[in-house]
Amino acid sequence: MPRLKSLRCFIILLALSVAICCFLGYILWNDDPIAGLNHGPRFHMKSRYRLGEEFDNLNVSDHGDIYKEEVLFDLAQIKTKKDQEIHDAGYHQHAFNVLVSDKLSFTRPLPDVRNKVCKDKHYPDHLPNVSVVICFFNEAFSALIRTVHSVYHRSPKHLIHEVILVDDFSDDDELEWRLKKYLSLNLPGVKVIRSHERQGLIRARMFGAHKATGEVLVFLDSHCEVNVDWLEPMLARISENRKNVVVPIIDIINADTFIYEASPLVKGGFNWGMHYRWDPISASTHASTHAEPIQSPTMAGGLFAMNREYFHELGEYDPGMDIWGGENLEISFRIWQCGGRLEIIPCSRVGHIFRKRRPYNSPGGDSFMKNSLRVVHTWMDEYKKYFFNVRPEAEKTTYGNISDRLALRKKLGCKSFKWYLDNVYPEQNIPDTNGEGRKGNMMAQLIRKDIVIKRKGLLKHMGSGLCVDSEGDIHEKRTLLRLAVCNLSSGSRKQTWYETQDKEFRLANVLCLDIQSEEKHGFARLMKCGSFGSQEWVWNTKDGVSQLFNPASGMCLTTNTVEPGSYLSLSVCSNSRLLNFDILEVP
Ligand code: UD2
Ligand code: MN
Repeated sequence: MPRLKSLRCFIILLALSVAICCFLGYILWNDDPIAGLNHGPRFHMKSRYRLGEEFDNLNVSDHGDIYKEEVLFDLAQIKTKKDQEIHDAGYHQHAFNVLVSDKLSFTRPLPDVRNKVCKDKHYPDHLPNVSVVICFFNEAFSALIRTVHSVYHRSPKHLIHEVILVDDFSDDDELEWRLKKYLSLNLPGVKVIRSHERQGLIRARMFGAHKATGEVLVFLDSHCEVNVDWLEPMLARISENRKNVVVPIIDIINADTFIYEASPLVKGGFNWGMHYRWDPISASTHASTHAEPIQSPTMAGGLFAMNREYFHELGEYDPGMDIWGGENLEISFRIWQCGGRLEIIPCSRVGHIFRKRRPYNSPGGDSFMKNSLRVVHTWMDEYKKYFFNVRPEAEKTTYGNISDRLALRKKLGCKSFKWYLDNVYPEQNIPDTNGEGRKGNMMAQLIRKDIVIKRKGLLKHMGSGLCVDSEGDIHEKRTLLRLAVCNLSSGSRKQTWYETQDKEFRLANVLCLDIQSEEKHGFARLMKCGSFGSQEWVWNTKDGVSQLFNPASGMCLTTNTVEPGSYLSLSVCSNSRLLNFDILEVP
């Protein structure tokens, strides 16, 4: 009997020690990723693979190298039915290439696009700490997590007081549980708060700011990647004066390929339709080092840092604004008119996925119009007439009660809009007719002002020996493209393609080869150049044959038959001869 008892004791002890060993092993293995991420080792594979099946589709190994363009194009390629589903659902729900996003490391290296002066700069040791507030509504899991990792990965640990994710009542249940599970295992320090109903990004940010306790608030969109030393230069400027509100340069993460591209140094402006626009920096400022803060009349809105108490003193945001839009001009005017300064910090760089459309609904109607009306009536005095000239329908639109905001303006003793225009934005044009003045500039347009032609020639379809030709006039938008007998002799404009540095094919250097992938099984047409995704063609050359790959759709250019008159479309890239093209160069 006593022997049996001691055997039982032994078994219990054995089981206990096994359990303790397992537990210790788990703790040691699961080393705190936050600590590890700050300038330390990269977030490593084993803790990710431990996550189980649901994360298997994430290729989370960090190559240690910047993803080359070829690699990104390969990731964009649709190879299976599942790829196609992820691709299509991703564009539908998020308006960017989730197929690529899901395959990239959460801590992928980025090109350090700062200039030399910035790279050599040193910042004070003592800087204020920050609460990073990231609001999201139905964001793609991988893009959101990459945003958070990049913050931990590229910020000095002691400066990150907290990261607050504000879930603006997303209705994507899968996102919610994946996020919960991932954060609890990998980034347990991140705080997630959820609004009780959809607030829109403006009230969601206020909600986040109210929970924050760091010295400085940093707002980011939920699809960003911060770059090397992004934080220190902004904080250094705020510590010089708490009323400095600072913005990084917003670099471009290509929504189709995830290529990280440096943005030019530009300032924030606006047009009289209350659209934000990028303005060139005057030659005199430009001649300086490109490393000093540059005063900016407005901010784009998504990415900025501001002393937390000053954010509250200055009236946070207008809580009467809904879903999206206008808050960036409102806070910009308020900062300047009420005694602050708004600056771009060229040494701070943050990448942002710029999308062609907003992929979510706006309950309650056109929030941009309503919000803009609140801005013009609160801040623009007699200059609001220019807005109504441009948007006459605004006269009939209701915008709620703004008496609290007018009271705030009075309480803070803010200056007039005329003062703002004279002193902060003298280059703004004041229309004397009903004209809108200069149109808004898309960031992309500023970048792509030079068209560099790489090659000129006929685009030959190798499977048929025919050439790509326009069915109708080369100046006519939406003209279909089709195969025709190659016209080598006369240098026909209908067959002469100009291949540009930006990977477009321009027929006769006028319109671009374009396939709208939303139109299922759509045909190739001529469209106005500058649409990016649907006009980007990358040569895929293997075993002596070359194909034209379109990263946005993940597919290759093809033709249905080898007969003259056959239209061109997209198909999954394969070894089929129907997909082989080449350029026959002509002088
Ligand atoms: C730009 C700003 C954006 C905001 C907007 C004007 C940049 C890079 N982005 O538009 O931050 O200032 O102009 O309002 O400057 N979101 C919510 N709830 C919603 C809708 C959106 O939380 O109801 C989130 C969304 O997930 C994202 C952020 O708000 O993280 C900004 O939305 P966006 O990315 O659609 O705006 P964007 O970049 O077109
Ligand atoms: Mn955004």
